[in-house]
Amino acid sequence: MTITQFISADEIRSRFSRAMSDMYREEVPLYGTLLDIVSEVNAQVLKNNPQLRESLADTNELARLDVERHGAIRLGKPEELHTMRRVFRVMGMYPVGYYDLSVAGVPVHATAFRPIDEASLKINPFRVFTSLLRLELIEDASLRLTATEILAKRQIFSGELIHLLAQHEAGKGFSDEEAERFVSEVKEIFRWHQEATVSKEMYRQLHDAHRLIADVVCFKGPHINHLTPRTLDIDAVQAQMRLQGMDPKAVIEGPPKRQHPILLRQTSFKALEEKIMFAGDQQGGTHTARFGEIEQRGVALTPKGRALYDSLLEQARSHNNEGSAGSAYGDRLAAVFQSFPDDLEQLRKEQLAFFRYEMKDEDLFRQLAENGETRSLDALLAAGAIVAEPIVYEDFLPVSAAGIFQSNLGGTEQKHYAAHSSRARFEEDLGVPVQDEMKLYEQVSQQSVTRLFQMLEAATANP
Ligand code: OOG
Ligand code: NI
Repeated sequence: MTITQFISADEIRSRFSRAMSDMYREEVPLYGTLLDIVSEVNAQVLKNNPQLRESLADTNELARLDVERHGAIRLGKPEELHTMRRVFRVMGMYPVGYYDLSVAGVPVHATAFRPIDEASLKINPFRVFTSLLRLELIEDASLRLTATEILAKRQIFSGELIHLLAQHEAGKGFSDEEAERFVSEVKEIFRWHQEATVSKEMYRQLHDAHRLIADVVCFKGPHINHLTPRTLDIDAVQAQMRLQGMDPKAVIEGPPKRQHPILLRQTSFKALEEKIMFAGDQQGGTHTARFGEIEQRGVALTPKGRALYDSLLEQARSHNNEGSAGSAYGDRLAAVFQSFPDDLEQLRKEQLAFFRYEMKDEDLFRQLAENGETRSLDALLAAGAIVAEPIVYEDFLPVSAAGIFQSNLGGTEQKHYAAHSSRARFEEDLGVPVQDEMKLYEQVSQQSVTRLFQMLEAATANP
């Protein structure tokens, strides 16, 4: 009897992110150029900073430094979101967080499908920012109906994929060959199709309602619209993009440059104008949707830290009602963020950021255990028995995401939606509630403390 080795969710996710990278590099050659810049800058940073190189090597980060950290798709209808959730689950990716972009003039709401436990994040943290179009925000009733009908006709999942999905959900894992087929079928969902499924006139109408509506409704499927590798120096990559004439967006989204990075900084080269064909038309036209992005992540903030971040960002953006426009934005942002402590111990003590506690000196730890001082993390830290390591932020930022959307939709038009966020509706479509990211970070932190004290109990039990 032969025993089939099932392929793990982490491995399937890794294969998937690799497949997406290969496909996107082929589809958007400029993205390949961006990857080259990222890897040159990363190499330079490592050369200048041997200490960083060592710490990345210690945590096995070096080998996969330049690989993609996230991508984004835009879905058209509830059933697509529901099935996508099942697809991502096979790859160990679960919906975390709810992002309402309508407040920023983008008619979608979204979640991020990502790995949630520490071990999986470490193997491969690849996530997909997944938006669902909110058709109810199309004002013109007849256009709304037409869009709904166009979407109703499309089927983005192949029969083969649905079959494999059912097999997996019945508790039968995937063999190597099945995992390959699964990844390949999933990749196909996100492939770019130059042929719009609608006439030129219909495209124009939907485009006039909102560029994003045309992007979602007029194509055969939800093409991947960007992938995002990790850079060790986002300012350097931004400068390089400019030097090489890649048309980066005007500002880096998120917090300013700091000694100790917090949350997430991201920027992109702007979406390319690409040739498309319309149904029943020989001439064709152009469509602007696909781009390349980079990200640099820092420590996850507690609700208190996040509130401070949000208020400082708002302060920088509300100046003269300019948002992030205007040449002084960078300076203003840096000035305002002076009030955000840039010292790890202070961030920890003031409970602004999440930390994980690791053993540093076990002998010392045991000694302190005998003195009965060990219940205090502060005392253990001060004595050098343990260390506190920042927990990396694994999610997205709504204001940044809106900025990324906007600079990649071409045009300068600003729509305003009076919509209220509808998380309940999103979760109903999804089929499950989204997970609360704060709880996940809290858990990681708590678990690290539990691990330490379990060691302590073992130490006291057998001195
Ligand atoms: C998604 C934009 C959001 C990010 O990194 O914040 C995003 C989109 O344009 O579909 O990917
Ligand atoms: Ni992105």
